[in-house]
Amino acid sequence: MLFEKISVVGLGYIGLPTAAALAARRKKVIGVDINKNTVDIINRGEIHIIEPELDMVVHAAVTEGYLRASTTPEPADAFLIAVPTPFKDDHEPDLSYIRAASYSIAPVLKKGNLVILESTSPVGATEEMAKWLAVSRPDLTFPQTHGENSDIRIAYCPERVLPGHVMRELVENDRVIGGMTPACSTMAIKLYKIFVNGECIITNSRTAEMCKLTENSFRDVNIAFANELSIICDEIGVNVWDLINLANHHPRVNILQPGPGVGGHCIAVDPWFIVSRSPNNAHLIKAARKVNDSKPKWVIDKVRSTIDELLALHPQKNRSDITISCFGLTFKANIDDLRESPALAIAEEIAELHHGSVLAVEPNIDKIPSQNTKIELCSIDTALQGSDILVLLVDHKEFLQIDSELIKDLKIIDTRGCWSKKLKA
Ligand code: SAJ
Repeated sequence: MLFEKISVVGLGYIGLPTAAALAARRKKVIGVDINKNTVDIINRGEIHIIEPELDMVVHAAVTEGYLRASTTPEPADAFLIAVPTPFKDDHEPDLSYIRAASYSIAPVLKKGNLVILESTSPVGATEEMAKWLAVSRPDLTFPQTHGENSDIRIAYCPERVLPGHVMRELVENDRVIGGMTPACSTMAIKLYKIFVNGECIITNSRTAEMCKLTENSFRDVNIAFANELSIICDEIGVNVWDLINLANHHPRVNILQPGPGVGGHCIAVDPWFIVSRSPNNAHLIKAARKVNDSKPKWVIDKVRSTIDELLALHPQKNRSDITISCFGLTFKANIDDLRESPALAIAEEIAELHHGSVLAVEPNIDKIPSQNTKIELCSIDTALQGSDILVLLVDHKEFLQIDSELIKDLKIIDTRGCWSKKLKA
């Protein structure tokens, strides 16, 4: 059998579900992570992230002995690297986690192994990884020097799964497989076919790297278009949600939805990897990043002007008498992920600038991680009863069900358009 034992390095939002999917197909999987706490949690058959169905699959895989986690790599037939690739202060990609992962697996590599990089990476990162491995193991041959006959096969294969739907999309989505040589691609396809029902399409590693960045930049540019439209429409007195709905009736128009900004660890990051490789040509991609990054400030300016409006209407009130409630803190609807969340950043900024109470309703978390914030988590009912201004930041399902009678007399800043539609109806 080609793959008796598979090692997944990095047990986060992508690595753990992938390890679990392989283990569910009865492969021996060793998950490697530098965080001992994460390793201990997984070895108890539990998980450290929230993702529908993942808990069940991990629990079964660990109990049946197919999945085990460790802080140290051990020999395997294939290594799949899924570690973070953040950017540095100047938006330059930070490959230090990939480098560290490469150096950590190098000592246990053996002839015939396959190494796949899944982390979202700037173009050329797979070749870099191959160099780090080759430097550490001069006794083995690699594709960059020995082509089709290399001892070690190397490929880039980006993940494309949507948080909240990871377990289904891991199996159903098509995969782009970028081998450093055709033999590398062929071997990588065999690995993915263990659990992927979608099509596995072969290309080279650089195109596969650029493909991942292109997918997320495409989405970023399209969200920026919607966000820019929302600001223009606010200025000229047109309802942007109606407008988009109407325009989308055109057979070749499909505008995305405006929001408070773009969050998460992918779409707000990956376009910079293109900009950093081609700073003089990536005009539109860079402009889109700037439009999306500036949207939270626009929302905060709206909050300031709404406070002023309210004070003008009720001259007997002081600023400190006004209670503002933020609805939603996560980076998008119906998940618990606060990473790079514009909603959380906006709520924190409101808490900074506003002298009165600031409440937040977030059905998916029970604690706000920020240290110095005066934001109080509360229920939907408490927020509706005690607030003067409601700021809708995330379109969680619970908020869509709120009766319009309960909000019709309050000042509302609806960054997602879900209450505006209700109130018009
Ligand atoms: N957003 C809008 N308006 C929209 C759609 C999204 O404001 O119309 C915002 C969301 O609220 C959120 C952000 O954009 O703040 C990103 O959300 P998302 O649902 O667009 O994407 P992610 O970050 O959850 O997942 C993306 C996906 N990529 C694409 O759809 C091209 C996913 O398939 C990738 O696997 C993932 O990035 C990743 O890991 O790269």
